[in-house]
Amino acid sequence: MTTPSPVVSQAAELLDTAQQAVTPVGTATPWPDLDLDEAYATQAALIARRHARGEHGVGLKLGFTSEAKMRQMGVDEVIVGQLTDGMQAADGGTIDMDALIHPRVEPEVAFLVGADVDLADPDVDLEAALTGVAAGLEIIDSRYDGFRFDLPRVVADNTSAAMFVLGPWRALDEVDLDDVPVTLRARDEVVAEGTTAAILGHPLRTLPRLVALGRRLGLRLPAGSVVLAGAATEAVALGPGAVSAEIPGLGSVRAVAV
Ligand code: OOG
Repeated sequence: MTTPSPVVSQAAELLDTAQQAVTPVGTATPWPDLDLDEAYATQAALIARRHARGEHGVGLKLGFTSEAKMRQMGVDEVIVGQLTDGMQAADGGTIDMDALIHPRVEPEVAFLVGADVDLADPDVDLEAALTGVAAGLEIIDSRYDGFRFDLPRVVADNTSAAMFVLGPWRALDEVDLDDVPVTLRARDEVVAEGTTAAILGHPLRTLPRLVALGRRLGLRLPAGSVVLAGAATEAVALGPGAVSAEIPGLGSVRAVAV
């Protein structure tokens, strides 16, 4: 790995500190024109800092794979972020609101990668490597004031990744993911509704996008990795209490924000 440039190291440090101190970075960040390559380098440096603190990579997440999300955030390009074990909460477990700035929750489809995959390999067949699928919840928490960012800034901030929760894995070939309703509930009220078709028409259509991004960035997915395919609905502010996502035929997943 090459040494990050000063602007990249500085951006990574600022965003990492914002997350740890639960204090957002103001809108006037000290890097006015970070380009997308520098933004992904910042994300890598940010993740390297988390790994240095003992966290381990457990997979990748996609962002802006649905119209609803692109419209909500004014961004129109699929992006990738990185997941660590420190971000995962158990199904039915708790989400600590005190560790989050202004969390939002999204219902997701998650894939389990059953074999080592090098996304930079020109012959890669990511779909063939998938063994499982589950309903997921992603908690996003922009480290920017007011959730305001442009594409490079959200990429640098590891695509707002904060926490995620996975429901039970199902065999991929046993589940129909074609236009299945997705329901997000908070404190037993429906707060968002969508369909798996909102995710680029079908959640599996995210895979070529992930491969293209992974090739460009030299990313790998070791066996056992998780891929979050992106939100099927707009993100909803997370408040204290139970939150769950349900996808009939696939399953459900639940957590309690405290
Ligand atoms: C960026 C994260 C977007 C998704 O599923 O589209 C995302 C954000 O909205 O802050 O995770």
